[in-house]
Amino acid sequence: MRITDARVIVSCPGRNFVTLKIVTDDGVTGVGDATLNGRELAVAAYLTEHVIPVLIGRDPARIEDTWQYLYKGAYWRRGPVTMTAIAAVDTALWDIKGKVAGLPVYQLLGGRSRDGVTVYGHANAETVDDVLTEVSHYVDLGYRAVRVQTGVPGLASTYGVAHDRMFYEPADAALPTENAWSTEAYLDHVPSVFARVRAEFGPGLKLLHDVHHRLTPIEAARLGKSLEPYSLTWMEDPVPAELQEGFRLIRQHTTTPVAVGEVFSTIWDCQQLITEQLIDYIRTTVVHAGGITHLRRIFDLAALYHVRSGSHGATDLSPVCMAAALHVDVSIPNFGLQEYMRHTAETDAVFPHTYRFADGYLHPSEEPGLGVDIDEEAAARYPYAPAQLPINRLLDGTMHSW
Ligand code: EZ4
Ligand code: CO
Repeated sequence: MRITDARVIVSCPGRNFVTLKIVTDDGVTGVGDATLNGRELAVAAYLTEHVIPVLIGRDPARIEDTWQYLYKGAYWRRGPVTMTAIAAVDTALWDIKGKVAGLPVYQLLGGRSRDGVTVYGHANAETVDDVLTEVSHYVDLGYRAVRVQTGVPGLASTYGVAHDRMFYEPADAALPTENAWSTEAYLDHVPSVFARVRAEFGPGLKLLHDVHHRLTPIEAARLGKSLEPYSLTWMEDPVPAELQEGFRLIRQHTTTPVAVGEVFSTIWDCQQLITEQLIDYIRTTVVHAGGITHLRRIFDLAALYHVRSGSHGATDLSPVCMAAALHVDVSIPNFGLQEYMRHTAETDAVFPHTYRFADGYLHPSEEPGLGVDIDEEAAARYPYAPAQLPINRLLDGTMHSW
């Protein structure tokens, strides 16, 4: 069996997605998500110019060898553009292998370790009163875990507060919009939000919060301590993680669990975080961390150190990524939680899939392969529209992390 063709499909059914479709001489095809939010065309060009030419003629069964070929063969290792491109190829090859075997991919990964994949949704609103309504909406839908974000009094806009609630989409303009940030206002406000949410919903509901790389380690330690009475499942991305040893300081001060990893590309980005047990959940994903092959390597390392998975699953991770993530989630021993933001009807129509939500769980497809495809005719009706993520400034105008 040989790879005879591979196509990069860029489409914007409500937001931009980049998808790789690999075709074989047997007529079997596979799909992989290659979407890197706000940098879509960089990955598309990487695939078209540098990857697809070396795929043609290769044996699609050689997944590990192809991964190593693209990783070591690039010479310029790692980085989000390269690793997203490798992820797309790897995901598509697992899809093909599943179809050839006549098995859903999770069976090739060792079979089920659980009955369903616990997911969390995003409750967000400007005010605490409104966010309570949003949380109850998720509870009514059956969710067992909810991420809670609100506006911060005194700040005109902030991360994670949607205009269109179920379809929160941060990449909102061709040129980056600007948010204002005050760490002092934020740290004063957040504990009062979780006091209200916990009092209203009681101890059973898993609550999460995304700090989105806004704090220093000692500030994150203060936040974690102040949230301890409300038993969060995790505090996400408390600080930018380039400095992995910085997390030691957070650890020394708080028992609020820490989740990190949505922007990581490889195991090397989290090696110290995992082996020093500085985090509780590793949030790397199929699409941004080198595909199913590399993600499993990260999760296997994490399992040795009591770290569980908590993969990123925002709207910019396409249904192809979500389908693949669920096969990993259901099979690994150290699964924690899976983020799940519903896609728009237009997106769902472009990516027909058979994973399904019920009672707070997502269930992977039982079809051979990943159980997801791209409808190329439908995709062609939604041309690429430039959209970038926002930036963030302190009140005095200083650039801050978004
Ligand atoms: O900002 O997916 O946990 N989820 C998040 C997301 C990210 C976007 C970036 O592309 O932080 O909303
Ligand atoms: Co996040």
